[in-house]
Amino acid sequence: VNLRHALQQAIEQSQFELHYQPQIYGPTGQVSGVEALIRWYHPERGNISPGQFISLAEDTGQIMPISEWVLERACRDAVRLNASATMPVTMAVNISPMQFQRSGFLASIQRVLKQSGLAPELLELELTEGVLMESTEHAIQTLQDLRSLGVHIALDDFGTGFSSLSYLKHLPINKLKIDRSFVRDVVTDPRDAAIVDGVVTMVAKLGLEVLIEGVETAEQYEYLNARHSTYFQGFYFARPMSFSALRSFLDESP
Ligand code: G
Ligand code: G
Ligand code: MN
Ligand code: NA
Repeated sequence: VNLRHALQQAIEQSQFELHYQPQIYGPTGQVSGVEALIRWYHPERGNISPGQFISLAEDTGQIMPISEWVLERACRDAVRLNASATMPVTMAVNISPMQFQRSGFLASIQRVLKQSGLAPELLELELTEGVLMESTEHAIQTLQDLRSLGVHIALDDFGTGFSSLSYLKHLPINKLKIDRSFVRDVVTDPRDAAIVDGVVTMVAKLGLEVLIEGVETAEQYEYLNARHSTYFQGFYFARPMSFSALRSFLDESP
């Protein structure tokens, strides 16, 4: 199939949209931020999930214009959200490995921040372990430059890759997102509970923030919130939603 051609049309015809999933700070129950998630509505094929097209877009190089669009839209929406919010709302954006490694990445972040007027502290870039595994000089330098700008870095899907603890010690990371695979059975499986407890304790001692992903039930939330002062995200609180739905959600939040 010519997904490549379809992607080209999607770029030209603005078939992409961003949805936003709220992130909650456990101790206050307030929305502290949102994660931007790309959605593609194809006129004939309907919704095509990012899992189906992001890696292809990386192979063809089309990830570059797509991710530029994502960054611009996310930052502009973050400015609009924060203009009316009573509490600051951070904007988390997923960054693909290829996007991060490209030489113009830092410059594109600077440009998008300047054009949108978003405070750098309100932008959080989600990187996966794979990106940091290849801790080349260039990657480390880019992370340090991002930190100097004031932009925050979150390590996504923590615990699923070939986790190395050494980069927690060496790299300027602000937050760690514990993968949802540890949350699914956390209430009934003491091994999952042990992993979550251990990671949260260690990461807190390192002075980093923790977000627990994939909370789907009240039971999971109550169990985890009773034990840990962390951020949370998951279908229990809210599914990813359109910008206008997000505005209503924030209006009705504590
Ligand atoms: O939202 P959903 O569960 O369909 O996301 C599937 C995968 O696609 C996740 O791993 C998510 O991080 C990734 N993803 C969603 N939006 C973006 C995006 O804007 N850029 C990149 N690089 N990945 C994204
Ligand atoms: O890889 P990443 O963590 O960026 O993937 C984000 C994706 O995870 C989002 O697209 C979102 O749809 C999905 N997601 C968010 N919360 C939940 C949840 O509670 N359960 C499940 N199964 N998926 C979730
Ligand atoms: Mn993510
Ligand atoms: Na994740």
